[in-house]
Amino acid sequence: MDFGHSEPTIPLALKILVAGGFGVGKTTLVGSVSEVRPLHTEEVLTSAGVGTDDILGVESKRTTTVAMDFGRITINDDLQLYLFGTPGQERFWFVWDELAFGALGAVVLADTRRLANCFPSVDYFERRRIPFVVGVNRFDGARRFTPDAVRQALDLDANVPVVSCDVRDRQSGKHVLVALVEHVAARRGHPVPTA
Ligand SMILES: Nc1nc2c(ncn2[C@@H]2O[C@H](COP(=O)(O)OP(=O)(O)OP(=O)(O)O)[C@@H](O)[C@H]2O)c(=O)[nH]1
Ligand SMILES: [Mg+2]
Repeated sequence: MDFGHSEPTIPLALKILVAGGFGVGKTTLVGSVSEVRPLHTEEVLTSAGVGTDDILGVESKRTTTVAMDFGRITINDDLQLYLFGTPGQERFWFVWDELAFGALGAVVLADTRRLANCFPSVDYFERRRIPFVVGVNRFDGARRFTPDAVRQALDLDANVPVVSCDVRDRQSGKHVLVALVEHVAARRGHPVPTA
């Protein structure tokens, strides 16, 4: 039967992880790009975390993710991303393997004032051969480094994209995700239209 219009396409949905060290902006990124009300699992940082939680640089931070963030973004008619933000603190890393199951790619957020904090994330995805991009979140007062300087400091493969961003800004966050989709597609040898 012909209704005179083409069938709506069912978009491909990809699972993407948002990782990186404590307080680097993972929850902020998922919240700013998500078109559905994001699910957050925040708990208040209390004095119990003193000596354990490194809040250097994010002193105004009041809460931390204890399980995950969840959000969704439509890249185009053919492609949606389901975003899973990981908890940043080491004591919650046991949920990472659950979250990473079936993930097609990851964004590792980095703060140039505390670059070493994203080493465990980089290591995690390299070991599991999950493609990732590094998003350098521009914090006020942080020194600016070129993507190549960050790539060198993190000892990344030459083909890993390093993208500067401000995760509070939707377009900027989306730009990082598009870079990831293009990177995943290039690794698999077939282009995914991201326009
Ligand atoms: N100046 C500035 N502040 C930011 C930026 N991104 C996030 N913040 C702030 O930095 C803090 C970190 O935010 P979160 O998004 O909770 O970080 P997270 O990575 O989810 O933290 P955990 O889940 O605890 O590991 C919050 O206080 C944000 O308001 C940024 O790009 N610039
Ligand atoms: Mg968080």
